[in-house]
Amino acid sequence: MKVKNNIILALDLTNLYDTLTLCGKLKDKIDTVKIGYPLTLAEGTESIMAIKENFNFNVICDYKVADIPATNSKICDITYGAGADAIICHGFVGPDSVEACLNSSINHEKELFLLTEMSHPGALKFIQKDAFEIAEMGRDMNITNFVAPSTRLDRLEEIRNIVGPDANIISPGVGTQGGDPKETLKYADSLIIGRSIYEADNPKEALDTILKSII
Ligand code: OMP
Repeated sequence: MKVKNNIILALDLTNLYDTLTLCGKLKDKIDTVKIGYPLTLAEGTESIMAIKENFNFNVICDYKVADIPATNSKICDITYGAGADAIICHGFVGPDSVEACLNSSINHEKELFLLTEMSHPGALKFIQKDAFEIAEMGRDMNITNFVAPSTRLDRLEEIRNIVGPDANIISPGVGTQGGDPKETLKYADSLIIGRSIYEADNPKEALDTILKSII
């Protein structure tokens, strides 16, 4: 997936009208958004096509899919069927569960992102211990899209080393969670950014400031 300006806007809003209004303000500078439970639990999976039909954006569905294979298949089939261009799944559930997501993505000719380590402080407690092995598993399964944290650049760098230079890494955690946009792009292909843009008084200016900082 090619991402305009290397910015993926995380639309964790709970109202479709506000979401579409924000997309309209930023549509010249971005072409890829990530939505998840907040928007689709509030407004339904129709939100995916509403964004695509109005703006022709790539829509990544961040459902952090993490169930047994049979259930993962159903979640992914429904989500791709609703128009998603990509889904994010968890890796800690193991290769069979991830393979179910991967097979669904292949059947629908869409993309799958594997989440390795998470960006928040609580990730240190459990998932960090297995993050490099999750990345290795994804690489060995020929997965080419990964999510890895901008809040721990040493870990992001190691995940880049594991998945290789050709893999596509998208990285959350810049801005509100403390990560630095420019430093993160030394190892990641794109930044996932939510609150520092959508909670700003002027989201367009906030995006422009970030864009200037990564030139
Ligand atoms: P902000 O912190 O508001 O910029 O949003 C970050 C976005 O990335 C949110 O949608 C999170 O759900 C998501 N995210 C993380 O923050 N950390 C992770 O480790 C993984 C994700 C994700 O999978 O997108």
